[in-house]
Amino acid sequence: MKNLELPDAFESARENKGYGHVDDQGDSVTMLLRLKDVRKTAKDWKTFQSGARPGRIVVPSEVSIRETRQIPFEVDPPQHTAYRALVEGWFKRPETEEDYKERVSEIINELVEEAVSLKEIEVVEDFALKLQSRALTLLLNIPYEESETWISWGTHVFRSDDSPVDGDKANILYEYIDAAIDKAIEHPGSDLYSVLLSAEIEGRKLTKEEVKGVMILTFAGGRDTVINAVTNTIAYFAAHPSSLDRLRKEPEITTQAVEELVRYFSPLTHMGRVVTEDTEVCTHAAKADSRVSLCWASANRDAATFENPNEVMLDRKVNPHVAFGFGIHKCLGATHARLILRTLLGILAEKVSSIEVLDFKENVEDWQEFKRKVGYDNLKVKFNKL
Ligand code: EMZ
Repeated sequence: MKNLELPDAFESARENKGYGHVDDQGDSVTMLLRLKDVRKTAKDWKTFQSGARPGRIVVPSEVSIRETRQIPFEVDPPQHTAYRALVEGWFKRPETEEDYKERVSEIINELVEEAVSLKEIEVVEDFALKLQSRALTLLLNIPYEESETWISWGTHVFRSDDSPVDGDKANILYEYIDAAIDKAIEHPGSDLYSVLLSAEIEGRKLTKEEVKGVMILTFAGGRDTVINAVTNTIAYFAAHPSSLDRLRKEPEITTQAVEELVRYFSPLTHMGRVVTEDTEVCTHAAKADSRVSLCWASANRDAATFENPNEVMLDRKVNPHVAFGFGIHKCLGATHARLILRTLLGILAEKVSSIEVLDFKENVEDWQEFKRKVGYDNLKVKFNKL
């Protein structure tokens, strides 16, 4: 079946100019499209800040629906360094705790076993969303049953079908987190809320608002991104059954394959920064208080760095992709996401012979000049048992 590829929406603009523009709710954003510029700008946090008004670096902007600052994502150094240090170890647990790895394996095994037993399955809601929410219970160290509530929120906590920024939806998340924080204050446990509430920064305890900021990021940041990555993985193997065979024969390339797939998928199209003083990006003037965005999706197809960028080479050797961002703000959840994807690839190779696509609806982001397919709104498939 055709149309299972993820085309590069930025190629000609990237090669001809290096940037593009998008109007975001009346606030213009200059999108940087070349890997070199994206990396340079991500490193220069003094000129291109993350610590602007909460929600403004996100594109589409969330300023109208969010007042809480996401931590450490919307903070600049020096505070960023202290916050990041506080949470870094917790978010590395997927690498260091054997139990964690086993539980991820169990969660994915169960979903794949179920999928192969069915005549058809809708991947976004019935596979990827469940997988994301169930695995999140491990990252938060919270009882598994809680994932039922998170599954009921759907694929995005701030967006709905009708609106890219949905305040009613956002309020469900805020109220949920406020209640969970209060509960953890009354009955401290070994979950992320309790750990944050007892943590100290610069000789003082975190405030409730700061804890909420970390939790909002944990719920929002790794949601649609993980769902897209999982769904796109299924679509990719459906379109390329020989790649599944290859992974079966060469499991040692799994780690490289995950990096290559996330480069190709780029589950998060871009992330913004706010310019602190008049400057230039890619020989283009950028005024103080304007916004730029670092377009990971475009940078990851930059032929100046990636040979045959539109091809998935599962064992690509040199792969300095920026799918998890770059610099001090690089994705905090990347260890968790990588573990999920590695485990998924291993279990698919072990249990699934092929995947047939029955029907799908593409999820195409509309950035005016650029229409970018980021994944699927729905994807009906049949998993064939090995
Ligand atoms: C923010 C963002 C973080 C934002 C890594 O990205 O993800 C988006 O999906 C959220 O809407 O609030 O968390």
